[in-house]
Amino acid sequence: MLLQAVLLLLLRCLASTLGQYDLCKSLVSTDEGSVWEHYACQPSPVSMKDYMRIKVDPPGITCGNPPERFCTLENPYLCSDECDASNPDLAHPPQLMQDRERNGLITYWQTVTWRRHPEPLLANITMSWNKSLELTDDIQITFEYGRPTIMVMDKSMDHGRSWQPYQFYADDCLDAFNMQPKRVRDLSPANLTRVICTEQYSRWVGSKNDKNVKFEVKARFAVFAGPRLQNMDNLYTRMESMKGLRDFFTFTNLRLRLLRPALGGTYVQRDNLLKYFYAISNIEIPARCKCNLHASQCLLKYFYAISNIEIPARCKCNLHASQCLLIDGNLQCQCEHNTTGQDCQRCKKGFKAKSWKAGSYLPPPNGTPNTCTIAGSPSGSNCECNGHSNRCSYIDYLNIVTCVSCKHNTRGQNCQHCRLGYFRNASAELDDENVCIECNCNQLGSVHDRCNNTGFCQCKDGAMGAKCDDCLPGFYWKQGCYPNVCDEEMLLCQNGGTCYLNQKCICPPEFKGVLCQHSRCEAGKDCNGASSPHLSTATLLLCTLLTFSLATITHH
Ligand SMILES: *[C@@H]1O[C@H](CO)[C@@H](O)[C@H](O)[C@H]1NC(C)=O
Ligand SMILES: *[C@@H]1O[C@H](CO)[C@@H](O)[C@H](O)[C@H]1NC(C)=O
Ligand SMILES: *[C@@H]1O[C@H](CO)[C@@H](O)[C@H](O)[C@H]1NC(C)=O
Ligand SMILES: *[C@@H]1O[C@H](CO)[C@@H](O)[C@H](O)[C@H]1NC(C)=O
Ligand SMILES: *[C@@H]1O[C@H](CO)[C@@H](O)[C@H](O)[C@H]1NC(C)=O
Ligand SMILES: *[C@@H]1O[C@H](CO)[C@@H](O)[C@H](O)[C@H]1NC(C)=O
Ligand SMILES: [Ca+2]
Repeated sequence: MLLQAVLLLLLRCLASTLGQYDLCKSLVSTDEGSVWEHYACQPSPVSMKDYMRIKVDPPGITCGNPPERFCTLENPYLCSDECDASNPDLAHPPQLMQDRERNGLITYWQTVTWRRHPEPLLANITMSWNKSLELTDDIQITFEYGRPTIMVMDKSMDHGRSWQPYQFYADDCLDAFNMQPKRVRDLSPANLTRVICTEQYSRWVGSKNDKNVKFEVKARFAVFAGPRLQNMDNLYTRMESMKGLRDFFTFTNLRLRLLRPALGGTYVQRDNLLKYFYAISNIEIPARCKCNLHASQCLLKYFYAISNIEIPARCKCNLHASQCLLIDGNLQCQCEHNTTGQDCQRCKKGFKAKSWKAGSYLPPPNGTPNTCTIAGSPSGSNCECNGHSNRCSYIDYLNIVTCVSCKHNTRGQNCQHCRLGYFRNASAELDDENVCIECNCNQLGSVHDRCNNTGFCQCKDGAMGAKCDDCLPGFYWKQGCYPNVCDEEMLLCQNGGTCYLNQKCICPPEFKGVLCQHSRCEAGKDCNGASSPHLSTATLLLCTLLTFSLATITHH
């Protein structure tokens, strides 16, 4: 027991030297024996360039196909260098931005030159991880032959579906982006997450003096943690309390948009465009996997190209190493606290007694693990409420335990059904807060407010559409669907009448009826208000006959 305690103490000491939040759990001895204690935990930072997939755009931007010469800004008349994609010694493919350089040999990706001036020389570099990551130190991009005079760094937090600017870089921010130039050290706690334009990394200082462009993370941390980051507790406290602060450092993808190359501190010289191009030798991205404080390990899972069988992460060559048969690897949190998912963003099956929560940095130094707990009722019977309730009750006469007050529009013994008027969200897990979607049936068009499993409401006669808010052909909408009174095909308004919104014929004054089919001038009536007595058809006929007879008699 003593030995164990000493060992534990040792472990805890070791943990505190490793850094905060490195341990998810440890055995501690109490009067009742040893029990596990759980803590908020996170993986240690690593160099994420080893795990990134890199893509450059547009196609054909990489130099060497066909081979071409290039000059340098420092010595524009000595153009002896050549880029040739077919010669391994002279090729400059994108993966040289993420390789590990040996023996002091600098390797770099390089673009074609600005031969097409004045058309701008544009290039995008997209880096993807298929995993949420959190920056822990400065991003540093190393440019050979000079840093771009205009550049934007973008980030995505949703695997590239949407993007937002992260930082603007220009030698003249006002001119390039119409933004006031700022430095990170100008930022205060209140505007730390502001997206700024900086001129610090774009001005010409000679291509060898300062090759790096940074996205400053340490300086931002220092706003809360002090200049030497000695007060990390304060930073972690802010991470919990300040809206948007953690998200600011979170990303799944990054993109560099290179908009204008280094010019050597002067204007573009059209007589030698071969000295303008981009070249990047390294992109350093120190970050950790985002595991919502539920994991201290994040491992790379490799996949074989053909069989797609997972193999252990033993083969730790870089992703582009061709001798290693793999095509793909994904970082994955090794979730603790009975959580699961790529970012430990869910409770494991059977551990959904309450809703999932991220671990918390507070209170320091160990935080709160917010573990997922095994679904169990107060009486000890097993009752799973899928995270929609944490209360169960025993129903005597049915001899069952059932969840009470199911939330999120669920119902049922295990909160496993949707309430009437709601339907199951097919893309959500059963324990998701968004599992039930409101039917939203149109009150006038549908029989009731319930719908089937795909959200279709039951429509009244003449109504159609998932929500019954539309009418079948031959029907018009006026607080419900009604059969057309008139139209342009079968139910034509007659005698010059016009059909108004399929609802009624607007008849000329002398006609009436649903389709204006009746003349107003009927027997004995005074049409048009004319003074001459009106003769009905019968009278006319009689007159004609009389005239005819008269004529016949006269003739004989
Ligand atoms: C770079 O990405 C942006 C944003 O998607 C796009 O508008 C632009 O056309 C891309 N540029 C190149 C050179 O592919
Ligand atoms: C991304 O990661 C998820 C979860 O690890 C995996 O299921 C998916 O196949 C990955 N996608 C790609 C393109 O690697
Ligand atoms: C941030 O706030 C400080 C002080 O309130 C101010 O001086 C600075 O200009 C602000 N920075 C930005 C980028 O708005
Ligand atoms: C997770 O569940 C297992 C199995 O029931 C249990 O032994 C373990 O203590 C649980 N962990 C936490 C952090 O609750
Ligand atoms: C369905 O569930 C997914 C996953 O939680 C959620 O993103 C989506 O918004 C939900 N759909 C609706 C209509 O609520
Ligand atoms: C729901 O109703 C629509 C329209 O009647 C139908 O096409 C669909 O198959 C139904 N879905 C289910 C799951 O019953
Ligand atoms: Ca390199």
